[in-house]
Amino acid sequence: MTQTKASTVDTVVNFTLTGTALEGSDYTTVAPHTVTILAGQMTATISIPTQDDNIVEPTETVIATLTSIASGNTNVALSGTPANRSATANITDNDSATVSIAKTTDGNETGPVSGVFTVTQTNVSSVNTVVNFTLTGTAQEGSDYTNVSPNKVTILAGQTTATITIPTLNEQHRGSNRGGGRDADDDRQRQQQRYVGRHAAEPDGDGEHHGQRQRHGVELPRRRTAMRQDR
Ligand SMILES: [Ca+2]
Ligand SMILES: [Ca+2]
Ligand SMILES: [Ca+2]
Repeated sequence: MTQTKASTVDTVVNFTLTGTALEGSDYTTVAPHTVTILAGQMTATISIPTQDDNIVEPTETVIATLTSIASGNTNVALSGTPANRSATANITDNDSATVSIAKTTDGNETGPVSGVFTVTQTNVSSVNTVVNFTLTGTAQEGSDYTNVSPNKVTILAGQTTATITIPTLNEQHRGSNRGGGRDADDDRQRQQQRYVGRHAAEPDGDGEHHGQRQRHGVELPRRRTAMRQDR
């Protein structure tokens, strides 16, 4: 802070601190918010004691604005130019973080138990971290586990972890006679065949049976219907 000419008495000036940096966390509280240009001098300084935290942040600003003269010679006034009554200092961050993933819980069809992954950030951030991910492996999304959408996970500002839950689908209705060659593509084909068989069975000239099937919602194999017709 500069005064154009020295005064015979101290000039005490009030100021405010604004900007994106927070007083008390990004820098030590400055109290009181006054600065004194001593009699016979023309400058004084306002120090902003930066605090070194562990938060990943953008470069932040501290804006010091002179608001009024608390005491001094009546011929000393604040500059009439607003731009000269405030100044901005940046606080550069020195933190960084990396994100990793680990399994927390295995899924199980008995239960069923959802699979859980935990995504961890080495330091908190001042903003949300949104991470894209893919799901691969032998389990099929949509048949072995419910579709996970969107494939994004958010570590909230101020936190270091988030979880990805994989809702296991219980496949017990597909029978236990699939043997060792368990293949989700086969499963899908079987499902499709069942669906097609259910709906393609109609144009057989047997509207009564079809209507009956529909009313009761029972899935009859086409073969049995044909046998019935043969009688
Ligand atoms: Ca900070
Ligand atoms: Ca730091
Ligand atoms: Ca920091």
